[in-house]
Formats: sequence, structure tokens, C-alpha cells
Amino acid sequence: MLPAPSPHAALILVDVQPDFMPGGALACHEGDAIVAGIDRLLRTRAFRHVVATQDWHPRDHVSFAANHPGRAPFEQIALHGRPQTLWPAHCVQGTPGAALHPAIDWSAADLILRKGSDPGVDSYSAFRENHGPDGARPSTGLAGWLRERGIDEVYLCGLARDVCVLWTAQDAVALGLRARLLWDLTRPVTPDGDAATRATLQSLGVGID
Ligand code: VGL
Ligand code: ZN
Repeated sequence: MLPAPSPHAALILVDVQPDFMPGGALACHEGDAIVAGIDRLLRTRAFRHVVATQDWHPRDHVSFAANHPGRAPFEQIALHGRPQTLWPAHCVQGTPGAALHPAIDWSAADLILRKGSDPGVDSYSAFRENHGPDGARPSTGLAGWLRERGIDEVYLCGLARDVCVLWTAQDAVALGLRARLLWDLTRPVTPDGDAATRATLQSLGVGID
């Protein structure tokens, strides 16, 4: 296991939700393989601060292919002047697939942060929504929550390694936080991208444990 994390470190668990598991609406490759390890890690109470994010979309969300007649999941469109992947409808607010994974004991989580509720903007990172119509990326408030608790380091795990976990790592570094990624407690939507994901993380200075 890891050396004991600093009391000024937070564990961020990204989108560990049934819709990202095999059989779910937007399955990650082997997504269910991380569940037992995350539950074990939380039960150790090794982290003083724990944040869980929850992808949480309205049914009319702009990222859903079904809301773009003639388009199919995993196609790309332009949205607010940038590429947007269209996804199968997933993590619809209040549905079982959007729940925090029921096989994990979440009682150690200090903050449960929902993201993606703006119907017109996607939201991958725990820190900022994707670009909106005005070109800005609205804050989720997480940076302030961490700052006001004196947190300067984040450990990241969850789903998907190549989407929401990666975007969260990039934003963490941009905010001046030290960041580490618990590689085996993440899984990707697209396993072919693992080498590129690793290279991107390394070039950012994100530690890979
Ligand atoms: C995610 C695609 C769409 C993720 C969320 O959690 O990585 N990916 N929404
Ligand atoms: Zn989503």
C-alpha cells in the first residue's frame, strides 16, 4: 500500500456509480474491478479528507446522443465551439445508475459533490464544468472547499480514467495542488488510450501510484 498520506491530503473518488460499471449505461472497461479496492481503502480511514463526486445529469442533457436526432453515442459534435463526445444517456438524476455505488461504504466521505446538472454544459472535472456558451468553465466550488481546509494534495481514483479522472487531474495541477493517481483504482472508457493517458499525467507531474 501507499505510505501514509499527509493530513493535508484529500482522497477524491470520481464517479463511482453503477452506470459506469459493465452492464451500465456508459460502461468503463472492467469498471467493477475498482469497487472492492475503494471500499477497502475507505475502511482504512487513511485519509483525513474524502470527497466523492457524482455525475448527475437531467434527462435533457446536451451530452446525450438521444437528445441529438440522427446522432449516435460516441460520435463527436461541436458544442460551444469545442468538440463534444455524445454519450449514451447515463447518470440521470435520481435513477439507480446514478447512485453512489451500493457495494461501497461511503460513510467516510466528507463531501459528496454532484456535477453535470446544467442541461447545456458537460462536466467532467470535479473542479470545473466543461466550456459553456461564453467560453468559460464554471467552478464547482471544490477548489475553495479544499483551500479552506488547508488541503494541498489530492489522491485521485474512480471513473473514467481517460475522462473525468484525467480532467480532474489536469485541473488539480492547474490549481497548484499536488496530485497523485491511484492507477489500479481507475478504469477507462477506452483502454486503447491508456498509454496516452499515462503520458499526459506524467507530463503534468501527476504521480502515478
Ligand atoms: C464521464 C463521460 C461522461 C466520467 C462522465 O465519469 O468519466 N464520462 N460523463
Ligand atoms: Zn456524464
